[in-house]
Amino acid sequence: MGKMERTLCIVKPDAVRANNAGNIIAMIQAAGFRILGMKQISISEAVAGEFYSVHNERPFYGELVKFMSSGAIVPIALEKVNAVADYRALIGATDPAEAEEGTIRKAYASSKGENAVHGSDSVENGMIEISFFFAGSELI
Ligand code: FUP
Repeated sequence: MGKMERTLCIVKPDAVRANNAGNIIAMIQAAGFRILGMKQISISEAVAGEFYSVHNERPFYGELVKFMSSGAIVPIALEKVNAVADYRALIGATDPAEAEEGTIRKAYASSKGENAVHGSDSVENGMIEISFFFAGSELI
C-alpha cells in the first residue's frame, strides 16, 4: 500500500461562478478522497500573488492573480493514499484541450487560465499549501 498523503484542491472562481463546486466535490469524494477541511472565501490580489509567487516571473502571472481574486474560491484539504498523484490524475492536464475524458478539467475547465481547479504538485507543496489556507484546528 502507498503512503497516506495530503493535497490541496482549490475550486477556482470560474467553477464557483458556474455553480460547479458541488459537482466537483462529488467527483473528488467518488474518487475516494477524504475532506479534512473546506471553506468558501475570497482572496485579495496580494494574497493570490503570494499563493502563486513561484510563478511571479511568468507572463500569465498578472492575469492569474486577477482571476484568482475575481470571486469566491473553495479551498479543500484532502487526504488519501497517494493523494498528490491521484488527485492530479483526477483533475487532468492544465490545458483542458489536453485533459483526458473523465477528468474534472475536461468536464469543467474552459481554458488554461480558467481551469476550474488547483492541485498541489508535490507532497511537500501540499503541506505548505494546506497551511496557507487552513489553521491546524480547521483540519478534521
Ligand atoms: P497546474 O499545476 O496544472 O495548475 O499548472 P501550473 O502550475 O503549470 O500553472 C498554475 C496556474 O497558472 C494554472 F492553473 C493556470 C495558470 N496558467 C496560465 O494561466 N497559463 C499557462 O500557460 C499556464 C498556467
